[in-house]
Amino acid sequence: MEQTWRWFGPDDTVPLSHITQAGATGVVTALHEIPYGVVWTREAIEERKRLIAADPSLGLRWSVVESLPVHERIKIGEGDLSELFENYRISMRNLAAAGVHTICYNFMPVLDWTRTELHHPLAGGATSLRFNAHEFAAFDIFMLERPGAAEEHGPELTEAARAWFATTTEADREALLANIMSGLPGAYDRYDIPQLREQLARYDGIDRAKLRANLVRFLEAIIPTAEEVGIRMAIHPDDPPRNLMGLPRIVSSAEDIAFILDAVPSPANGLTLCAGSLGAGAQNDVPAIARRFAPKIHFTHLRNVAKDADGSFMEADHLGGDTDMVDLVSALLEEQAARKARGDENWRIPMRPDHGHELMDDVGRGSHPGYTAVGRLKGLAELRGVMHAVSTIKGLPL
Ligand code: DNO
Repeated sequence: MEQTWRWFGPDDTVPLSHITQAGATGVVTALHEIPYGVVWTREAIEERKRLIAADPSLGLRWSVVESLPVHERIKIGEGDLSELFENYRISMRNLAAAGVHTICYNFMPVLDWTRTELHHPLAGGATSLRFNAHEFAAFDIFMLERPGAAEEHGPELTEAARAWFATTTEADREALLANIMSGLPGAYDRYDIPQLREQLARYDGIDRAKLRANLVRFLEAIIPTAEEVGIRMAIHPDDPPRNLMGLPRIVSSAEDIAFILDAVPSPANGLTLCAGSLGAGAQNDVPAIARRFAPKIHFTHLRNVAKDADGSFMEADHLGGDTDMVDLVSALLEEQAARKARGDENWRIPMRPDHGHELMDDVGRGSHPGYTAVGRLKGLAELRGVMHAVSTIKGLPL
């Protein structure tokens, strides 16, 4: 597998040199500064590519785009979308011309990944990201005051939410809002409660079927261009894989993935196998999903979560948690071997350690939530060990 590492660009607190020290060779990045829906020009792409390769001794290349974001209007299906589709296609062409052929994107309405705690304490002073179902329910029912929210969460969670909410201060509530907003698209936008309500209102009348139809419309508009220029599109699953705040989520299960891949059948229409996102859903057996959709996996995020019965989960050690990482890595290495045997020159699947804990010198460094240096270094080192062991024992190419 190609070992990669997410880098948020020149402002990232983890510099390129540390990516090399961590042992990765591929960089996963995006032009985060460009607003959604605006073309990524050849010049801007080349400039970022130059930056990544500026010090040849680091041995880095830009291997995956994460993400080329899909404008909210496309998800909503709002108005004339021809210009937005065309801009997306131009960006794809420009990326392909620069030799960047794998694009990760998502189709989550309004919110991207969602957590309630960004610094859940672990032994020895480390911290982890966490999703507490009762805190999320408290946000939804008592802060957002979304009609119907209590019914959706059910009596037990609503009670737990009420009890928790009764103990909170204004500062706790603000912190919860900030944590939930941390995963917003672009990672830089933030909404307050009235703005969030406005964003949610844009989805009135958009149910699962409609959102699916809007995704299919998007894929029909861009997949022919991907095929033409050799781009592999890799949709990222919903994180967590369930409806949130009344918004439908349509990339949450094996059935969802099958629908998307079948709706627009093409080698270019593929998947980011995000083990942590899928693994947060009780419905998902991640190694089985990897085996079922193996030929369509264009990129993978390896991370693990430990789930609780009420829908809460914590980001565990990369080899801890509920997903059998050895089995998952085996599935991915088997797929690589099949690609290699077929003569596919892109047989290596790019993988990156997803979210790390905040460990040691990470504490206080202000990295993007989950994107710490030491925590991800540990995750990558553990995963690399598994990859080597599985490859050796099963005789599969690395
Ligand atoms: C979170 C990430 C996601 C991912 C996007 C892809 O850490 O995995 O934000 O980048 O959903 O479009």
